[in-house]
Amino acid sequence: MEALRAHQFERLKTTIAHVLDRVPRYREKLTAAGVGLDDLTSLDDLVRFPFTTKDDLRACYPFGMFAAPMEDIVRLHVSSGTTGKPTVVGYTAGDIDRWADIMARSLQAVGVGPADLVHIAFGYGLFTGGLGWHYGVERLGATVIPASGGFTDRQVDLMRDFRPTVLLATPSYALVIADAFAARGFDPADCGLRTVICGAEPWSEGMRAEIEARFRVEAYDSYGLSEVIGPGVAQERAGDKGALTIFEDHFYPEVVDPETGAIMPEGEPGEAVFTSLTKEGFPVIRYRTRDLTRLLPPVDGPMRRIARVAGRSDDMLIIRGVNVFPSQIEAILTGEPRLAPCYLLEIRRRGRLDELTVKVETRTVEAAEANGGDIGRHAERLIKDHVGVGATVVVVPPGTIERSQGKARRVVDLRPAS
Ligand code: DLL
Repeated sequence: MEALRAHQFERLKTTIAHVLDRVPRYREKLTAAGVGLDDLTSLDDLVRFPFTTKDDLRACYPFGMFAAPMEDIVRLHVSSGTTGKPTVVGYTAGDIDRWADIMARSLQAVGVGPADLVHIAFGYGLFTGGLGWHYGVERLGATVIPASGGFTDRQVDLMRDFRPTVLLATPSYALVIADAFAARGFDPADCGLRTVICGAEPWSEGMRAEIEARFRVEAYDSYGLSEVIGPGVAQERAGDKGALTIFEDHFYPEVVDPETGAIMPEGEPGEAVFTSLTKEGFPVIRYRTRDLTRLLPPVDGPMRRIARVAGRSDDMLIIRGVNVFPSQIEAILTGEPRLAPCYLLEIRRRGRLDELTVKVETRTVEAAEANGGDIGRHAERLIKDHVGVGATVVVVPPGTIERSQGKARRVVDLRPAS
């Protein structure tokens, strides 16, 4: 632990010096906050430094936050948010090299090795998921099938013919693939997979249980975001499901109160904030992720962990004054065996009142026809009791709700902007 802290401190000083030297926005912000390199005498001093937010990145769109000259940037990725301009991130050759190491380490953490055949169904392209993992698989010396997202029937053919041992996908798309097997009369559990790694969107333990049962695999969570690097910020390890080990030698974590920015004690919920420690192209200092989690102690080795990310502070819906996270509703729906984890929350305003409609699919057409109403009323009661908000649950037959090849869309908010 001591050695890691000393290492982090050295890397932090180098990173701060680097951004002060290269990025006018950081220079201005640090000057305005009255802090400089001399104020950094230990890791604890980091709290005195200002946060970096998506607004900073937007103001410097597209390349203004890069800390390396364009001739040293070898790759761009773009993350499209829900509003405004996308975020552009840049990597030097050294960044790509370290990222590949981190991704190889993520794969090793769940027992993947050189003999494995890894089917990547994360999208390739501007999204960091596909290429980020791709380099990691190659670095590990395993075999990569760069399937990317989409063409789901072809995914099924490839998986039946090549028999990959590992699948990487968003959790919602992993289930779309399982459904595509079933639609053609095949059992996804027969395709030889051993491990599934999912990430890029929140997913409940119910969804994990479903992925594990249908493919007959162990499924692990992986967390990351483009601004910090892409995938590879934190990874669940074999034998430690429920928390993700942060690759703390590259990313220094803090959890803060989303309202006040004050540091939360270990174990208390708040917003994850990361400072990159080794990035050259696009370093970030105290980047506000908006992702809600808790900082947890290490179990094996010096690196701390985070709890699984259940949602984002900006995903939180306020419905009739009640704070509602889509993940709370998902946990209720996945607890009902006749319902599939395919759902959509629609919020409308009628008069002055918000109305929440939860559309959810049954697993079978028969279930929807036979007693869809009963299942719906039961789910409505559970939502009222556990989430505290009235909802109308509309049970629909399998295949009704639009599928995504990447991150699933779970919420349609039709209320007028206030
Ligand atoms: O989603 C990077 C990634 C790719 C992670 C593949 C894991 C696997 P962005 O597109 O920039 O990057 O989206 C980042 O997605 O701030 C979270 O809100 C959400 N997110 C990512 N991983 C998880 C996860 C990639 N495991 C945003 N659980 C983040 C919950 C996640 N939310």
